[in-house]
Amino acid sequence: MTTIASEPYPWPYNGDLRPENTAIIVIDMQTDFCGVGGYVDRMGYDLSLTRAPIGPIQNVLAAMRARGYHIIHTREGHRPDLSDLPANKRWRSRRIGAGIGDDGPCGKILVRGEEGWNIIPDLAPLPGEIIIDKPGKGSFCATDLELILRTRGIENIVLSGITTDVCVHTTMREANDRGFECVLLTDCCAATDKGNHDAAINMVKMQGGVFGAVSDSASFIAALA
Ligand code: C5J
Repeated sequence: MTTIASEPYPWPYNGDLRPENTAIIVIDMQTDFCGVGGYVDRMGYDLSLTRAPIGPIQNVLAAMRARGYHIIHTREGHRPDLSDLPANKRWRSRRIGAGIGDDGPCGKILVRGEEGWNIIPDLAPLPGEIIIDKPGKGSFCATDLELILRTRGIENIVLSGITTDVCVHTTMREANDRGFECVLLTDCCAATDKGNHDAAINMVKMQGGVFGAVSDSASFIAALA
């Protein structure tokens, strides 16, 4: 039996926490979401918020890599021909001055292969780690993530990355509905608005853990050790 200190219950629910059945998903730690000139910067949001999880994620990755846990990264982005970019998503992003597919300081915004779409060097995937390219907010929509998780026998998912209220939450909800046991590490996530980050964390804890549990990097690393 191994569980971590978490709310509203010790995670995972069945105490079966092992490298073989557990993965971390590091969501969208790309220049577009936390780098100068990227999508979030163009929208005028405070980059210090979305950069705050970098250090805690590095600590968790080091602990998990050392013990052989599964490591998965995601990147939000669209095909260069924008054939997978819904018109309403593009329209909305243009309204706020950060048109997806339009030219920006880091290349075309949220487009695969462009500078802004890259995962930041501080959190670069290591050879052999899975990278999921997703066109939407959730990591399961239009990707092979579920197939990979099932094939590897992964049951427990540790959620990290940005943004707490959008891509992290959508992925957690999708995973929870598919029967995966999820924990969100609060200091390994961030939103473009602190109130939204806090609210997203509270939502997880309702109804006895409606989407899973929440913990933090120190508690998680302590449990692994
Ligand atoms: C957003 C994300 N916020 N990674 N994407 O558009 O949360």
